Amino acid sequence: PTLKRASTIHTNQLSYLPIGEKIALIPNVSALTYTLTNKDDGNIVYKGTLSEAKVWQPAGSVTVKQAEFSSVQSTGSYLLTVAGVEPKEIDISFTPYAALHDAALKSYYYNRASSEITSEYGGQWARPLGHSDNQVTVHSSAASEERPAGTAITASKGWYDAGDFGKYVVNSGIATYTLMAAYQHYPAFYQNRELNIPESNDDVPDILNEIKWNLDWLQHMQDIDGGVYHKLTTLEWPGKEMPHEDQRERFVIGKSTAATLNFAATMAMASRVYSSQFKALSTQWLTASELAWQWANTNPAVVYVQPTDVKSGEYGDDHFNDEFAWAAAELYLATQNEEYLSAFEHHHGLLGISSWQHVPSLAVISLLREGGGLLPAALVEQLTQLLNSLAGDLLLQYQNSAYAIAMEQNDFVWGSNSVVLNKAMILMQAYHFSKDTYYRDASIGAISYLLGRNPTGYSFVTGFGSKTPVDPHHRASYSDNVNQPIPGMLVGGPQNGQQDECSYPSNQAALSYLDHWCSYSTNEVAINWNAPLVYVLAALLAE
Ligand code: G3I
Ligand code: 9MR
Repeated sequence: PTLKRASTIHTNQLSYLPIGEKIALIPNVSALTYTLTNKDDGNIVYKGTLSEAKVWQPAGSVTVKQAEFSSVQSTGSYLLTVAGVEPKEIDISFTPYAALHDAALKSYYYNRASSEITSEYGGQWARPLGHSDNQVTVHSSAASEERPAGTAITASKGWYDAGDFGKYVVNSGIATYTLMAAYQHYPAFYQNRELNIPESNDDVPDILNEIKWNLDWLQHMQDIDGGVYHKLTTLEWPGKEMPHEDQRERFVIGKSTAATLNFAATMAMASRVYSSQFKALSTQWLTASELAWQWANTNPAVVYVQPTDVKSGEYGDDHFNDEFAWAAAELYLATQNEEYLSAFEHHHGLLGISSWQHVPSLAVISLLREGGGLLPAALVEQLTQLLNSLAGDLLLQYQNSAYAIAMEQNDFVWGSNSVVLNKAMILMQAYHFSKDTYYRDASIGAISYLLGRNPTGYSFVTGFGSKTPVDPHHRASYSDNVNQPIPGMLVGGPQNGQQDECSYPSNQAALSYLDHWCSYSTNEVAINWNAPLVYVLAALLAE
């Protein structure tokens, strides 16, 4: 039978890193071999045999073959030729990765609340200040004796969560952690990295300047009693409008154990990361963190319940052991108080892939990377085994996948691209400790997947790749009269929940993606999705 002619070879559209694995995917092809030629002179640089055709469950019944040319390490432009398919350009270079990393980090600047984005720093994406948040109303769900419903507090700054203009504590936790971890693990990489933001001329690394914008907001989310508000949003979703056009009243809403523990963990970590540059603030953050910890221990099971008059994101979580373990770990590292170590040992359990809802690996990464000398040897041993066993599972998923990606059917949830990256973040920990390049290859594969080596053929980062999202669910990009969306933003990615009203090209999990404003379930952006992109790129460039 004649196989359907493949329309395209799926490649990393930005460029392959000279180090590590290089694989391209050829769907529906009968050819057995491939050649890589030098684009300039046509000389053959590599000839190989395609892998066996395999299907990958999340992409349905499409069969795909792999062309692997990892041994080609010379920088340059090549052509990949497979009989019966359009040849495809392959680039190999480190160069675009620094720009990609920097744009992924700079996207936080563009998403600052309470700030004008000037053309000096924002170019064509300059915009007026939105949401000063200096008069935020206490919602009845967040009221306390000291701060009754209807009174106002100040909670300026912070980043917009995503395509909406809300500021949510729970996913701010993991987002802020992940960015701080990038700095903490690779300080030299960040020493002279200028993002061209208003603080670029000070002597603080720009990544810390940018993260501080969010921490400055976060500290306001704590009530006098130590408990932390769940979120700061309008009651309804904002319209399709620019930040400054959204004049709706904003509220602090709910108070929850999840938000309070995310706050405790993040502030404890911040107190360490910023201790030399912002000494007084760092002490203040640690005090705030300990107060939050106490509140959470007195109120260990306060689940956020969305009030009936509130429509904004829920970020609901009713399982707190992982948050307790994470906060305890960060507080132990910040204070060296043994009580926190005991609390960690009491709460921590099986390791899993992180998400805003599930954070067990954050504690383990912090303890293993930052706990040198502070931990009992048996605990280090136990945590190392947990990490290795998780990374080993991921490696197997990667090696067994026809699409060379450690992703299985049930990983395709809302924000699937962040699952790809949070897995890569685990793999990079295993690489850090073992220097076993298999783990690094699987992480490089994850980046190639995101940059186009996937069945949709999209590179999922705005502005980076030959076919990238142009219509993300991001209000500031949609409404600004600039054709190109703000660059460096990772969209949520394919998943077949199809929770919006759009019509999708496929119901297969890995194909159900739409580059359209209407697709908030696959084409929105979020601070907790971009953060592991920054981390994994930094790790690949700095390790
Ligand atoms: O917890 C259940 C689990 O028990 C069940 O097995 C599973 C089956 O699908 O679903 C799980 O719930 C999912 C939940 O996330 C927790 O993972 C829901 O299906 C899923 O729809 C939900 O998606 C979240 C989405 O908001 C809708 O609430 C995303 O993770 C979250 O990233 C996203 O966040 C939004 C904010 O609310 C608002 N701002 C934008 C942001 C990004 O889209
Ligand atoms: O814009 C909202 C986005 O940030 C959320 O992730 C999403 C999920 O709840 O909701 C979006 O808002 C939509 C709302 O849910 C339904 N009506 C259309 C809104 C977008 O235009």
